[in-house]
Amino acid sequence: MTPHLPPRLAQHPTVQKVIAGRTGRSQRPTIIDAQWLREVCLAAGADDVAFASVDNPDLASEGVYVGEALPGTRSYISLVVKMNRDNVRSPARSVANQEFHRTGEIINEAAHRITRTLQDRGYRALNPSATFPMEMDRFPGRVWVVAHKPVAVAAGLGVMGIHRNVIHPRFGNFILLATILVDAEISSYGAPLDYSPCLECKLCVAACPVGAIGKDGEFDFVACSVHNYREFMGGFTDWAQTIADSADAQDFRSRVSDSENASMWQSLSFKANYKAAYCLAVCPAGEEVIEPYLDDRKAFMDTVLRPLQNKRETLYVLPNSAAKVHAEKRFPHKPVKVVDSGIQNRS
Ligand code: B12
Ligand code: SF4
Repeated sequence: MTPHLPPRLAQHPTVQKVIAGRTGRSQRPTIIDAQWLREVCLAAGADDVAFASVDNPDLASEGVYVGEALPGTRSYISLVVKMNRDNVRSPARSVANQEFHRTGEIINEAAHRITRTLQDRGYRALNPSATFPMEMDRFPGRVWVVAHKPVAVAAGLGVMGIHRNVIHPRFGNFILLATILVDAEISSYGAPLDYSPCLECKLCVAACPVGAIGKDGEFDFVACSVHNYREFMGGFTDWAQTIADSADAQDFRSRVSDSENASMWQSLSFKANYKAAYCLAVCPAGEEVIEPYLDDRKAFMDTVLRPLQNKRETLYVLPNSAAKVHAEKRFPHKPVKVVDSGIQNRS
């Protein structure tokens, strides 16, 4: 049905062409078929996918943010892409970081293709970044547009383990997540799993060099971000502050090592380096992951946990923090460096 249009608009060539051969938006089914959409997502490169409604009460806290990003959002499309496990487990940081960044590109590409398909069918759809970039004008507040973990959990793609990462029942925690927002309902939504794939083995607790993961699941995100995100956001600001506070080049070089400066340069040039992610690396959960752990738990510890625990590397902690106490006590062979969070008004 063509709405009544002012003559100038009605006679415009674009308008006449569109009215003559109406496709796209006017042809779109009101409700997206879940099976069709699943096939589109898998063909675009996702390893698993599930859907959730914006009306899902478990996702109430996301509503205001996704409503700002895409007014009229009705559904979430939750995507999973697998990571190559032994890359994530490697003590060589360049290998693990390459895996995080490459998987981030793959999942963003998949989300971009799916969003294009939806757009071409006449839907409004948006793919927020899977990881970085985020909304740094809100830093140090909530910088992410949508929280992928609760969406994945509500859609039934996995459950958060003790380390607060989502564990997929088959792929384990060796996954990255992304979420697409769309302005239509989907014919079938997922439901949370009826069990947690987490084995409560606590290897993640033993692996984290700054004690960020508590045995009963509490998570010290400041400890994690001060060390793991040493070359992101607040960690970068602290590095810049150190330059500003240094009397001269010699003083600066006495405060920051050559390797730290080169690492910061590398982060600025080739995407920021995570310092750890050891909680993910050691997790044996998931049907595709668990067998070596079941076969020989000691061998699993020797080949996966110990190399990370034994690695000589600087640990970054705040002054007088639980992370400092933990790092000095549990990892005496790892030098501990006290730094500032780089965030003003921490209280
Ligand atoms: C913020 C964030 C972080 C923060 C906080 C982590 C956290 N648990 O919330 C920090 C910097 C510590 C972090 C670290 C890592 N992250 Co991260 N991170 C995110 C981000 C942007 C949002 C997370 C989120 O939903 N938080 C809210 C709720 C759902 O999380 P929560 O665990 O229930 O609650 C905690 C937070 O709210 C935190 N908190 C409370 N107030 C505030 C305020 C601020 C400013 C912050 C930062 C946190 C915070 O404390 C709560 C209690 O633990 C997502 C990307 C996205 N857009 O979703 C990736 C994401 C969760 N991260 C991911 C990964 C892989 C990592 C790292 C392994 C990075 C790495 N490569 O080294 C580590 C793992 C640390 C860990 N054990 O959780 C993946 C997880 C994949 C999976 N299998 O689940 C995600 C989904 C990115 C992706 N696209 O796949 N991350
Ligand atoms: S390492 Fe063990 S305790 Fe930690 S999340 Fe994985 S299965 Fe759960």
